Amino acid sequence: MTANTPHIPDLSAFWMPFTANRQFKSAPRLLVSANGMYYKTDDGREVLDGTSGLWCVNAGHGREPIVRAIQQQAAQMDYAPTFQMGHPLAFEAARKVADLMPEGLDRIFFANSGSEAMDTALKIALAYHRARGDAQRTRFIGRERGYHGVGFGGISVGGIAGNRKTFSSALLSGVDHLPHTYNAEEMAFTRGQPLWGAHLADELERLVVLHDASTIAAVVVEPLAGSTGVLVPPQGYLERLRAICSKHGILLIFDEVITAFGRLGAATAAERFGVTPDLLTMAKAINNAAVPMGAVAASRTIHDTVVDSGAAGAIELFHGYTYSAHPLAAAAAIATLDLYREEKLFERANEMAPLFEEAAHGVRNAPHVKDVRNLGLVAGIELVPRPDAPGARAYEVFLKCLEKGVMVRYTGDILAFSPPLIISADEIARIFDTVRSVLAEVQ
Ligand code: PXG
Repeated sequence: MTANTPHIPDLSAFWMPFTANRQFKSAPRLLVSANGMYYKTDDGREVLDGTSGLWCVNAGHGREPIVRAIQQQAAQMDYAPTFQMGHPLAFEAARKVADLMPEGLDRIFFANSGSEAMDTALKIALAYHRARGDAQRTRFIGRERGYHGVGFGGISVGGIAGNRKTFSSALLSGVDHLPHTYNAEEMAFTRGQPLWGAHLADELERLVVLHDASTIAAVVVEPLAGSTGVLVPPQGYLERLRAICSKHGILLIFDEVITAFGRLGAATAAERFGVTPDLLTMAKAINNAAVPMGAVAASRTIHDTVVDSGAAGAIELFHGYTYSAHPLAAAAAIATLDLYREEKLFERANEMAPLFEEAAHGVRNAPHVKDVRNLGLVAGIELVPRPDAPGARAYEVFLKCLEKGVMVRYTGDILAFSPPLIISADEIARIFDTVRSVLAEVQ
């Protein structure tokens, strides 16, 4: 078989996640290898990765130190439990993650995905209040257009109708939502953080009046909402949320599954915005997505309160996964975090951000463009939907970009860009030149 005669496997058995299965299987798109900024398709074409896979391969693909670390660990010890046992890499990985977190958030609980990290954070919040003798604090406040994965906890605090309606009877009770922060009239074509919108945080005060602070365990937000279309937080908004939470003894949880590890030009969005949550969830780029891994960073106060409240010899938190701190994931995390530091990739993201911003906003006058927004190495381009078929235009742009060798993401009619932090100036130009030319072609 040559590189140009793809072998298409039987596609029927794999029920694909978040995919139009019938549509995909009638015209499959298969990736077979990856290196640096590029994927290769089954028919041998190179595709520039404009999305770091699904916002996760921040150091680029196939990085040698990460590959080597996983290979060595697989040969040395494939698996070891972390329930009442341990292995050194679990502790080393936790230390390295803790060193990148905002000051004070240095106790790390490992999961295997962002969804699990969110479930873990919600449980820690409940356990913390209970350990303090404040067990009636059980309510969670999420936000419209929030995405926190697909566990029952995550879809309950999340704010995406499509993720909730089928499961509405099984959502967590006692959850309320803040309004999302996007307002096209006030914000369209803003570069970086919008000036308008800090007051939307005051909606939390309203919810506190409605429910009473004594019933509320935590507020959960993405500092920058990624998958619902790149919603950049208004200046002052996160600061205000933090102040209101602190005033009422409510925990603030940042879901940094997308924003942690350099996406916004700093180790975390918390660092970038100068706002420190009490719990911070992460996944994806924690180990360059080379092995599934998620985690929660907890403040030392939360950790100590829960752990010190347990009876001597008793398990303090009834929670954990068979694969918490899996040796391969931990090895990959250690190698990845070293690589980020050695190559100064977070600083690099910051340095490339102005160029990225300029290129993204260069698409402003292309047909169908309703808004362009950006921060760090994230950008969203919102298109005017076709009146009869929402989402169809963005899907077509996605397909045509892929044909031209550039992978973008889309959600509804919003195109999202989140390339690996190693991207070059030429590659940035290529992504947005391709989008511009495709927008000129589509109806
Ligand atoms: N929180 C946030 C903020 C996320 O973005 C999750 C939690 C869940 O993570 P897991 O690992 O359970 O999938 C996510 C995941 C997209 C896209 O294209 C975004 C995600 C996943 C897949 C696609 O926007 N985010």
